[in-house]
Amino acid sequence: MIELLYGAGPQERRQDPAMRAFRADRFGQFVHWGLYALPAGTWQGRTIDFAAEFLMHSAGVSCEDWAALAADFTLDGFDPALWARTAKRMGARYVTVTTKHHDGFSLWPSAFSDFTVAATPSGRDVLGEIVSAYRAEGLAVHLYYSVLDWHHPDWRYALDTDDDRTAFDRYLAFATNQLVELAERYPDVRGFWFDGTWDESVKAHGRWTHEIERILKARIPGAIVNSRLRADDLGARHFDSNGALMGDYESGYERRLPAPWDRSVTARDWEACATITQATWGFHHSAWADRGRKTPAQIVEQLVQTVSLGGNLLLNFGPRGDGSLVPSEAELADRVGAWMEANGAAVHHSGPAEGWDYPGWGFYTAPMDPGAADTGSGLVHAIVTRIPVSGILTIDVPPGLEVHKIRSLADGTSVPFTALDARTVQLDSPASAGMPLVYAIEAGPAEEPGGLREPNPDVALV
Ligand code: FHN
Repeated sequence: MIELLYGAGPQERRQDPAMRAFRADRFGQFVHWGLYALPAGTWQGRTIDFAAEFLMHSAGVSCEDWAALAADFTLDGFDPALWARTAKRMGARYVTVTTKHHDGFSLWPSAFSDFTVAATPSGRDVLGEIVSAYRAEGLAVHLYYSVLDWHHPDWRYALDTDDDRTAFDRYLAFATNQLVELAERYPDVRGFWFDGTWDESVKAHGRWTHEIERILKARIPGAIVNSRLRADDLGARHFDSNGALMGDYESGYERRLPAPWDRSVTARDWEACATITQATWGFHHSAWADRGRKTPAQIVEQLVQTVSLGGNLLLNFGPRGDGSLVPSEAELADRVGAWMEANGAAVHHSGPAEGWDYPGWGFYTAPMDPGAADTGSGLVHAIVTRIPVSGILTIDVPPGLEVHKIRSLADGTSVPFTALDARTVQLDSPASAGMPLVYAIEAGPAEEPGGLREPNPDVALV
């Protein structure tokens, strides 16, 4: 055990109302919006097939030229109430919005920077309008903040000289001021989502990462902070040098998920973030970005895989430079929302189904508070994302349980099934592909306990 001053705090999961709500929400909307949405991947006629929010860096644009984009940030299509309604219709219960990305542009009129919305034609507090709009729809708000900053003269990637160290101390004082300012201006936000923390300069300042988490939680009691902020005394990130999680939940899964059978992740809170596009978070206008846009069924599959493993999914939207939503993203939100309308009970307030092994044809989730009046005990949701070519769904029932009833979650119709033996149930799988189908399985204690079962060699259990 290594002695650490800035390592992880208490290792029990937080059970306070804010954290319980975050955990139960399961589905959030990520929004990447800033000046980068204006050039949308193209600089002076050259389109760069890389994340749009990196264009300043990837096209080698000077701070001065990039800052000139502020004059075009006119908000002509910006309707935060529509963003919020779209997110809510999709079934998202919270939003995480970029307040400052790597280019250093602040979406609120920060007193500590000249490079903010105050320097745009309207001068409006864009972030304030977004926070109010989502809160009005009942969604919780988390604020994304990039510590990495290409605009600020005191930002350093590494600390090679005394001058670097002095400059970076000034930078951290600036970031602290901005973060305290955010907490004071928008006190009803639920959390902070840190990014841009992977460089040597930040890793050498585990103490600052520890302090800023404490400062924000003192300003907003119950604030939820992701693990990506944190480094310990030795520069270990997310998990301290003793292997303990720092921050309130793990935020390392980006555009990837744990393997469906990897139950080890259920031991902690975690959130994965995902793009609808192949690989850009900010709006990118090119065919490159459109190629591989995920379908509603793919998004739902990612969502239920996440929930089945006890995580949250943060699905990114990249509004256009004028603030309007990308039509295909709005349409996707509606289609996912239509599925959630009928099947959201398998997502919200749900988590891993204890004892129900990964079935291969989809995922199991279970209500998070079994025994609660609205859930009924022994209820498990089976979400079918991959229809077996045999047309047969085999359900391996955990020892000591038996299936009493199976119904379609969407319309309540009863689904016939055959009990092959004490612990195996089969039914006809849905005939066609499309959006995942959800069965509500009502199970209870078996009258006659099943016999021993051979392990299934096709399912790798971690
Ligand atoms: O570089 C950023 C990227 O632009 C985006 O903000 C993602 C979201 O998780 N985070 C960084 C890469 O890890």
